Amino acid sequence: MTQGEIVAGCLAPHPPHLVYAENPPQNEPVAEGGWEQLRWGYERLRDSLKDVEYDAIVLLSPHWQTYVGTHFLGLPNFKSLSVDPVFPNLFRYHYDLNIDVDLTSKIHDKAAKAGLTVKMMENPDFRVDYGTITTGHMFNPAWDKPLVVISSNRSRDYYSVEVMQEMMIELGKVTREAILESGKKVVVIASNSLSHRHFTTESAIPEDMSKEHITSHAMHLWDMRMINYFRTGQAQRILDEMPEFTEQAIAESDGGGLSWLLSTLDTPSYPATLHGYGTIIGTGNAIVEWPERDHKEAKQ
Ligand code: 2X7
Ligand code: FE2
Repeated sequence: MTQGEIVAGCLAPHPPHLVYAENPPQNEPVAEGGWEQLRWGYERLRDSLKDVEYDAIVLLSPHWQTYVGTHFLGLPNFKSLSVDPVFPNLFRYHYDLNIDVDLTSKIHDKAAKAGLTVKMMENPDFRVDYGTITTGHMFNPAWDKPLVVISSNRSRDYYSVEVMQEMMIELGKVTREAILESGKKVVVIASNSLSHRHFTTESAIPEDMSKEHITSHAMHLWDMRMINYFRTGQAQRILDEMPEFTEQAIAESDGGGLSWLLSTLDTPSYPATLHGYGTIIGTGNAIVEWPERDHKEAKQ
């Protein structure tokens, strides 16, 4: 069997505002646009991958929160209505998504062998979280590729960022090994914002862009620091500074997605492409691609 490949790694955040502003038929609320900088960033990301062949998307969402180990969506299809608990006025999305159960099982089994606590989610009535749906939609609105969906083990809440990161680096390694052994071509995605301090009130018109800005200068500085590391190939520094970043910027990296992503890419030292940056209700969001397909010789 030919060796599998990670064709790209992406940071692809999931504020439901992005889907709301796009007005797809699956979402009930209707918007007058908004958050264009980020939506254009997603356009650039989709464009960058439009001629790249791949079989599946492997995605870790911080809004599927599991406290005993890491869980995986484990049935071929999930179909229901996903409602954002904080923004039900913006996000009521009718989803119908397909899972690559074969690749999921391979990652699950390898993680179990490595000593991680794991579980396949096989309840057909399980409601998929809005982080998975929003990133899934913005990355691939046609929903024509199967997904592997990985939960966010909240080890940071029980222990510390350091413990969380150690576990996510291990999960990233086994994810990479399982993909290479599977013979499949895959895109890996961490679905999280950077700085994550929200405004506590919503403006009368949620898409009124005159009200949108970062919550504080300190949050801006942290976001720019991380973006600089992304664009200059300094993944190891991101991992080294993860505890300070996660705590001081209240960053959504607390869910482990960013640490896991960098580990699946073997801690890349090549520059990533920043496709877009913008704020949503005060949080910082970057759309970033590591074009792993252009660097595979160095990795084997
Ligand atoms: O989940 C989110 C988020 N991460 C950032 C901003 C707004 C809403 O939802
Ligand atoms: Fe979020």
